[in-house]
Amino acid sequence: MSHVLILGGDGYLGWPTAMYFSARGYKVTVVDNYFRRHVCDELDVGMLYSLPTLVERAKIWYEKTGHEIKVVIGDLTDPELMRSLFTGDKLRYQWSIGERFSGSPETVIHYAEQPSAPYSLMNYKTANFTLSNNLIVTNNLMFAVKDLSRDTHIIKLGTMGEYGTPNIDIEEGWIDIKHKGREDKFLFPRQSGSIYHTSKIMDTDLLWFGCRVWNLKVTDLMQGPVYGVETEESKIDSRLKTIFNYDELFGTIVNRFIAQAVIGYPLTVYGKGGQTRGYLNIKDTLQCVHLAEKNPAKPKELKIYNQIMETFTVNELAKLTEQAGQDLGYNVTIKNIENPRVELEEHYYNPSYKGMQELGVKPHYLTKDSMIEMFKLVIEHKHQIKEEAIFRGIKW
Ligand code: USQ
Repeated sequence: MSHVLILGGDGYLGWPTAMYFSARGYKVTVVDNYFRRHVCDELDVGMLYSLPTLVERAKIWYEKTGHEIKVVIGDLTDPELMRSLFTGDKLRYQWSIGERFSGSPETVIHYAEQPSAPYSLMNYKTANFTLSNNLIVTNNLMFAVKDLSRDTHIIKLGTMGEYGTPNIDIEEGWIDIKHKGREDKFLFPRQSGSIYHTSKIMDTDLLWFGCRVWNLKVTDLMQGPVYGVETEESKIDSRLKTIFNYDELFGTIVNRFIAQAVIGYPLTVYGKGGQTRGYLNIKDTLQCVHLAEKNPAKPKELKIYNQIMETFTVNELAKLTEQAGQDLGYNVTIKNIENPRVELEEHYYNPSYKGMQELGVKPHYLTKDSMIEMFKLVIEHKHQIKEEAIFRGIKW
């Protein structure tokens, strides 16, 4: 079975992805530097529940399923660490049962980025960190694959926010342009709304360069905000659940709204609430990444998918949270607060997202019932929610 290397394997999506592939018989190695946990501690943002370390999680996974996930703890801005994952030279596992998997990984899934727009705009230092971390890790990966393993397929997590909210339909990554009687195909225009999202545009540019010049094989998954916690694998043992942030820095909107509803905090709708984005359940992220792995890009190809299942405005999400909360007996209130971000609050939004559907993804839609399931998990840990972490007003 093929070897999947997951960069950022301790994160909200990285750990569930590791279990998903491992459960399906893949050889899996995860790498992480605990950035997210360290910042959560440093800034005291709070998590819904505490998490075992990555090594502890891998051990629990092994005890429960008999599948091994090899663990490397380290910083991938170090090019030698990145290269050691391909060559085995001086590679040190924090946890591993058998020998190193032979050869290079067939697939690398790259989540090892600072993922928060508000964090990237806290101050010039966090902006610098976001740019340097995200670009250097991507560049280290590109050079490792170019120098050591050209057959490796890179799956990079991109973001729908790279496109911004243009006043035309958003195509799936590429656009045909006719100009003065001639035609060519280009990356769809990108114009993001944060330093974090800008770093993702730059990542895309780097890897597209690598495809053109060194025949690399890259898939870019332009993902919208993800919600949810439970996956098939996390149900095996409650300690295997992924990280749940509800704070302003790392919590995404649906997870935040549910936590707010449960402690009686008025739902924080930024500005007018007409901001529209494409959303997906964490279970669908896993399906999509798997479909991308099974349908790799060819040499020289940058395949791009818009990885969303449906679109909502912020107001629609607030309404749905209110209804789900009311069904459970919570008195949910909604408050339009001054928008700390610079973004359009009423705009056209019509992205295409057929690619993953054509590959066979089976969407889990966001409904009142699926929200109620998430509420139940949050309610179990309600006493851990720190009200002061919900809104600190990081301004653009
Ligand atoms: N929003 C509110 N109230 C809140 C939080 C957010 O109205 O309390 C609004 C934001 O202003 C924005 C929308 O909800 O218009 C989405 O915000 P978000 O914080 O859920 O998502 P975002 O900052 O865009 O970033 C998240 C992930 C990021 C991923 C991105 C996909 O943190 O890693 O790349 O979603 S996308 O948004 O499509 O670019």
